[in-house]
Amino acid sequence: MSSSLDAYLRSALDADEGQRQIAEAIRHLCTASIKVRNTIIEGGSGNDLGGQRGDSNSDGDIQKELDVIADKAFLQAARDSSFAFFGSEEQDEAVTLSKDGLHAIAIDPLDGSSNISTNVSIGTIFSILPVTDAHRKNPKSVFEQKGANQLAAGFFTYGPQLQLVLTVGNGTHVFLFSPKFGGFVEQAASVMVADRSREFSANMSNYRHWDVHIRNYIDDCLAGAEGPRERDFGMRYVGSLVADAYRILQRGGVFLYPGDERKGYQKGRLRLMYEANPVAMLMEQAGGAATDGARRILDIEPESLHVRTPLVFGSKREVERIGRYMTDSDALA
Ligand code: P6P
Repeated sequence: MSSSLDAYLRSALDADEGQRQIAEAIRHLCTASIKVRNTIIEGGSGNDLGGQRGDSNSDGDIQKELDVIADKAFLQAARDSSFAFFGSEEQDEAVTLSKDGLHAIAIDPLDGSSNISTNVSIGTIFSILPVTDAHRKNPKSVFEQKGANQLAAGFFTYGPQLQLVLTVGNGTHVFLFSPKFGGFVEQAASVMVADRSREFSANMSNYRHWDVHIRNYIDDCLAGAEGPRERDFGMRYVGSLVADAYRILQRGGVFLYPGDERKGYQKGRLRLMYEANPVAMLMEQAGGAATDGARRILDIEPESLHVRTPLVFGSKREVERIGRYMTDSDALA
């Protein structure tokens, strides 16, 4: 049954066979997301979806039941989509699916799985990249492409509603799954991130570990109207990247997951290829910005599929302001 997402994909991705393949892939990803949604709603037919499976993923996190279900669903979608390569947070090595596919997908099949047992919104985050003959000769290089090469990016949110936030390079668009309609219908076209914001989003329990420049930025927000910012700030932090990102798309704000001094956290917690890059493309396509505090996320050259990066994104003026704090040499005084 055609839906307004189908109509959008036909209009936005019909210039050549490559684009049509991306459109088809997005349809298959939607089908997988509906399977995951149904599993969540039905409570995993008695399995404890938030229960641990015992294996661990590339993040070192113990896999939850739903992590594995989602990874299988999206791997099948990738096979159905004629992708050449499938790079998943849930698998140490990328999977080669076909020798002549034009695209690859980097994916976090179930982001935020620690939130499953608390009924907080969770999501799937994906990035679609080009595959050239050079990549086919050296498959490892396909997931060493910088985010500026992305052809499409998006995330599904499994919350009160199943939602798709998508960009194929011409703006950021929001679609909602309609069970009555049996497909995704457009909820908002070309959303724009508010340029300014009075709201920051960070896990403040890590404050003492952050770089002094980041602490100075947060201190000035907390100082409110009496401080150098001369206005009060609010704070919202869900601890689920898709939920925090969608709120920022809706009402502005700035998200920070900085690197810190702890071993293993110097590059922060979030992954470049299948968390930071897709969110960065969505934010930039919505007039926002995304950096590692200083450098544009989409310009970062990845060393490997699972590399981490510090991540700051949201209202462009705030992201740029944080960049100025990062270069403030007086901060060390
Ligand atoms: P912390 C969820 O586990 C996740 O990968 C992202 O969705 C989220 O932004 C981040 O980790 C939360 O991390 O350390 O604040 O729990």
